[in-house]
Amino acid sequence: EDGYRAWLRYDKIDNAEVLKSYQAQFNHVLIKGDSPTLKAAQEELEIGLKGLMGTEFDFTAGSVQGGTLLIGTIKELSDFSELNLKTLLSDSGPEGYIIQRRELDGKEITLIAANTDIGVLYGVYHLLRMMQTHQYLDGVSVSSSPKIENRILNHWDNLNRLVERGYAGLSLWDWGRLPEYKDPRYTDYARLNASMGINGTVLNNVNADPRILNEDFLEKVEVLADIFRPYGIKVYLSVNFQSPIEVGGLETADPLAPEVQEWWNEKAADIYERIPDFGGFLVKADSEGQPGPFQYNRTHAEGANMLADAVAPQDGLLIWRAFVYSPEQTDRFREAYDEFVPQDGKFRDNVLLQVKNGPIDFQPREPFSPLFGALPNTNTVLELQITQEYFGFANHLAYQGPLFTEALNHDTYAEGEGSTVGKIVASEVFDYEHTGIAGVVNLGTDRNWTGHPFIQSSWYAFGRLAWDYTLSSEDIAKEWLRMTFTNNPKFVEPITEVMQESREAGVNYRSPLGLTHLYAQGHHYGPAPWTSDLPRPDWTAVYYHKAAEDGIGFDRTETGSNAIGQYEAPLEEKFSDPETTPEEFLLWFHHLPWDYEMDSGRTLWGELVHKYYQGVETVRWMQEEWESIEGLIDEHRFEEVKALLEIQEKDAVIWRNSCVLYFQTHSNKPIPDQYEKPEHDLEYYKELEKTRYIPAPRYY
Ligand code: BDP
Repeated sequence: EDGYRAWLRYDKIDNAEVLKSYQAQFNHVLIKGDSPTLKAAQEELEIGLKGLMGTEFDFTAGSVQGGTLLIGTIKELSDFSELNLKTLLSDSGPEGYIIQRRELDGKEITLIAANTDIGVLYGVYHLLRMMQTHQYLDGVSVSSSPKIENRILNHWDNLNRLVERGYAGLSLWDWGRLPEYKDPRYTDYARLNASMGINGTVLNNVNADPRILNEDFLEKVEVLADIFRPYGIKVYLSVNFQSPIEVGGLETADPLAPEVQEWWNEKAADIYERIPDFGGFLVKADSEGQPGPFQYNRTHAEGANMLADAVAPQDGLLIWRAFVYSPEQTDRFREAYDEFVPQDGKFRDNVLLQVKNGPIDFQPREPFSPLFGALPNTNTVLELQITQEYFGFANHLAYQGPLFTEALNHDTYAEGEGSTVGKIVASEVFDYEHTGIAGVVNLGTDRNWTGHPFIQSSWYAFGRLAWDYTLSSEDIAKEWLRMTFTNNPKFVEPITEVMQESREAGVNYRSPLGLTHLYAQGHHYGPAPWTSDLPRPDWTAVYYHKAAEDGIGFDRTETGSNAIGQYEAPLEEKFSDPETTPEEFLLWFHHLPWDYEMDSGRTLWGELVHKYYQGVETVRWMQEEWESIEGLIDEHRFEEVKALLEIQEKDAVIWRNSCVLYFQTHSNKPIPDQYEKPEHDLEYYKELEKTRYIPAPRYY
């Protein structure tokens, strides 16, 4: 049990009663139609039903009988007018489906129907998921369709197969062996993603190597697109803004130069010839050294629109990232907003602006980016990070479900109360032409895809929330645990709790109360709150925490950078006063004295210390809970997670001690007696930055 099957494990159902009910409900399958997508659906059912029920299924029946699992599109099932599919599927759209236990012609059947083939495939995965989680199907009536149109994974994979912020082996895309060798893993990748409804994948790093647009590479990309197509997954590419020069041999990449537009038009047409359903381009421009329109004195809108026009004839999308910050700004928090809000309404309809959930950069906790709610006329995509760049790489258990739902549920007040980020992204607040959500993923050649077995759960949570952003992280965790490990409640209950607490633990032992970015520069694994001397101030830790004798925190009120002014009125007011600022965001917005009194009655210093210690305690509790489930799952994964939790506990202690000792040099206050004392002095922890963590190189 090495985790390769992830949540698509179809081991025989060990609950006799549930199994018996399924056996009574269906005994053969009738799939109408034979497109590649329906073939994929049939193959999945063949493996799934055989595995779950332990018997071969008959897929050759020509007619409906009692116990038929009847599957098809509205068109293929048109003979069965009694089903009334036109009405049943009227709200299902191009990707939705229905699942029903019902009568047809006096016979009890199970029906999966959709308007399209891909809807059918999604319905098949839904049924299998219900069976994997032992749900009774009596009287079942499901109707489901995605709330967000483009549900896209972002791979930060380089062409040499090293993955930026990857931690799970090499890139899945074996460029050296493509197009000839079609690794079966590509199909399994597509299955896993389709099972959640992911319908797009950006294959390469946003720090884009221009060579991806060479013919050699496009031929390889084409093969991947062919493999993914039956599973409803479109391929996208990250492109480098200078490609016309680097690949095309032009003298300029000025977006307003006709030859540049012409070059991109031809390049796009060439790609569409190979890949008719190519998704489009993703661009990181004028950010962290990536080229962009600025060097030609053009705006983001001018740069994006030129590329958007190139893909528009084939209905392609142009996804432009809002992750920008210039060295001149006094507060990095403000930047993307200051840059993009004045350009709202200037982008083409097929441009999507991709915004990270928070204003800085995937920190363990951030307030929402004020761009959400401030762009009524620009299709706004939410970018989340699945890979644990700031959460202990593939070593720590840090289920991201709670972070994702927190991000989606933040109320922006853009159009009054209830204008949550999720609703904005799903175009329920403004009227967007296109909607999208993106997850930066760390999948690699590790047998279990993600390194830490539990990072699969964040991939899963992203996929499920991309389909339906209103789901709860707890329900998703339970579902994932049942499918990935066992349905045994003695396992599922405590480990759901572990997962739900794990993110908060990670916040507490790294950066509680709204502290942020205390990482060692470069690799982002270990603590270095003392970092002060780097080429750019906004890469240092002291820039973010501003700890000094008078207190700690970043003043973003009117007396400071006034970033708070970027939020809608009720939030601006709420965040302006430390008394009404939620404690988890306190030091994001305020610089407060060490003896500021907190809700708990402790001083700010006391609370900070308390949170750091609490973070470590939670990890120790997670360890105990994990120990308690020994024997309920396979030994392989039990031992692996156990060992990784040991690493996590050690790291958490190092984080806590480093931060508490360092901040103490500013607060000049003692660590209260009830807490265990750090084993070493601050100098020792400072040294660890250079010895214990092996910095991951940056590849740009
Ligand atoms: C940061 C990463 C960096 C990425 C950048 C981005 O540290 O490796 O290139 O985000 O999103 O989080 O472009």
